[in-house]
Amino acid sequence: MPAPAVAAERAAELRAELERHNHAYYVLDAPTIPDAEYDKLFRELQGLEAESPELLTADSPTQRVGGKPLKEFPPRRHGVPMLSLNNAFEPAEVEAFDKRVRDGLETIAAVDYAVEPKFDGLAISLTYENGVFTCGATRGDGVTGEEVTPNLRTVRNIPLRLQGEGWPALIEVRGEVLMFKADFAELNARQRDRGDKEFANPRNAAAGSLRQLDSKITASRPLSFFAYGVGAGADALAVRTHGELMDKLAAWGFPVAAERAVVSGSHGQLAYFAKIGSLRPSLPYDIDGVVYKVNRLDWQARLGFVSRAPRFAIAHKFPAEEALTVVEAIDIQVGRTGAITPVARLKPVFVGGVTVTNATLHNEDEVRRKDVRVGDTVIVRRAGDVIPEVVAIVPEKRPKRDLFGDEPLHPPFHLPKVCPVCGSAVARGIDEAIARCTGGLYCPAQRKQALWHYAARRAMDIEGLGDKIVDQLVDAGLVHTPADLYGLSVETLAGLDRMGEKSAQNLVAAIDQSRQTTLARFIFALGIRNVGEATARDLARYFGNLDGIIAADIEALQQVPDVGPIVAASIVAFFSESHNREIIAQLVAAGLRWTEGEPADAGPKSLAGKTLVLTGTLPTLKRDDAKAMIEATGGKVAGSVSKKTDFVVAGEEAGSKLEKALELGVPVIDEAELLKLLEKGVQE
Ligand code: JCF
Repeated sequence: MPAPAVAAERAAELRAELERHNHAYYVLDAPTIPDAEYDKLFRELQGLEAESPELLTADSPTQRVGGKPLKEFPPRRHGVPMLSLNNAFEPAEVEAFDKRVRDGLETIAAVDYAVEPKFDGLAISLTYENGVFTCGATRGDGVTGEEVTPNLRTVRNIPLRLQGEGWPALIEVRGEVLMFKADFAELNARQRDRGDKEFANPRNAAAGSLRQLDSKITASRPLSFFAYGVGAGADALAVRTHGELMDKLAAWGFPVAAERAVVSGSHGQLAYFAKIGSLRPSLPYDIDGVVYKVNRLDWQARLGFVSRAPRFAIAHKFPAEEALTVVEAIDIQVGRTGAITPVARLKPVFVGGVTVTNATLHNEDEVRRKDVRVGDTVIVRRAGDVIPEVVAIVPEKRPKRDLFGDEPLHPPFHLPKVCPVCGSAVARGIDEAIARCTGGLYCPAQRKQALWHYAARRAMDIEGLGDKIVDQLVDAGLVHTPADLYGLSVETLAGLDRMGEKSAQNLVAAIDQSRQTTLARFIFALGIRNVGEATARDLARYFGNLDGIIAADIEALQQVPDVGPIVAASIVAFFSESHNREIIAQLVAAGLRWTEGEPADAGPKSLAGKTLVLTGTLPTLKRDDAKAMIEATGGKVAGSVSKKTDFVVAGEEAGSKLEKALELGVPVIDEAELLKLLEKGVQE
């Protein structure tokens, strides 16, 4: 055993070195030594502490793994109360805040604000005595929280000892504990594999992990911390502004928001809000808005507080992406290719900026896993413009059969064994998540959608044949297959709802006009599973005629660029159905003709072989339209920027893709330049 003094010195050295590496890894994201080296030093310290327990200190990195379970969390009174922030949702409310600030300060000049994303986690307070982390507590009611010190010690990016100098003998550092999106996904995958309950979102996962009486469990959960302020001890700091305070916290080893900034006036605030809003999906953690704080600390003091919230700060919140509502029914939707999708019909709820009444439940496994039932209260999520989703149910709110029993009112949901539309069997292939109606075009639901797809603008382009008309034609038994469309008379059509003589004539003319088409459009119009517009075009170009495609086997089809085994199998399956070949024959008999070879309507191949990336909002073109136009001239639209990208088309509020383009030297163009390229092509 080394002499006690030598051992103590070595232990102190190891503690300092390990925390330095820890900081480099977890705060700076810049590892300084290999993991194996770190483990070696860690084990050396563990060995010293085991031999001489008096060497074990509260700030030893060996204490990050958790300790003995607690019976309860002791209450902890904060040195300085933890405040809450008032909220703003509308720009006008932000402008009113800025005006109140200027009125309070009796200034007409623009005020500087320290701004940062508002973390969607749990507020906590960390107490450091003489630079050592001694106590950590939740916010609680703002005056008294729960002490969760052993749990917070396990959070890898919370410093156990402050770096640098200048810290007061006692300081409370305030911030937010959260879970990164990627860590959350990994944790949930782990929970699922073990058959444990999954968490609804990163915030719930962070809360559940922090409030564990057994800190060893907390240690196994990937929590992170960000600092945003100081409670007790703030007066002793030689800083003039909130920005300087944040710099100081960073210098002491605390993680702080990389996106923090100082802006001027309400214009600066709103521009920052828009910028963070567009960065939001690409940020590694969830946020629910941004925080604006008067930057000058003397001005903060002058403005003071109203009840429990500061007058000098406000949270500008995004519309909530999650809300609670009730499932009124679970319906079954039958897709064009027979896919059976359970859909939750919801009591209307405002979420993500719109009123939501339906949410997809995806498939049978998903419903089973979440155990969604009629009558359940559910968390609904709508982020950006993605389809609304049921995240989880609230089990406590499940309606019971009777007041005192536990029996749920509604049974678990089961997918029907037969199609609710046509009564055909519902089948689910091995390894397939999706169940399908086996009725094919016998099923009115599939038939309606097949017809609707056939008539679509990018397919046969039959104007006036909308879904309401198709529904009536199928329900009345007037149309079974696309070939039947060509036998419809003006009188028959004029007899339908919402159809006058004139629109019936127009529709007959449009149907007639569709007889002359291109091979690419016709293949797309057939609605073969997994064959979209681009694949249809590739097939037309490669084979040049329909007979060649019908005759091709799976190997031959895979010679077509971008056609893989799944697409090839779908094509073979489609044409091997005599029913489908029969319809094609009927269409030809009805006078359908297509130009073969290169699609005649493909336009100039101005962007052939070029890859473009779209980012931000273009002034006039919708994203889908820009994409379609690029693809129609032979270009490709990719989702991310790489060295292989030929152009990045940037609009308003372009985010990280634009930055990446500038970094890689990829040419950046605007909408006007894109339109020129589409017309003239790339001048090489
Ligand atoms: O989430 C944040 N970034 C954040 C939350 C920043 C702050 O300066 C806060 C906060 C919550 C309360 N300040 C207070 C007083």
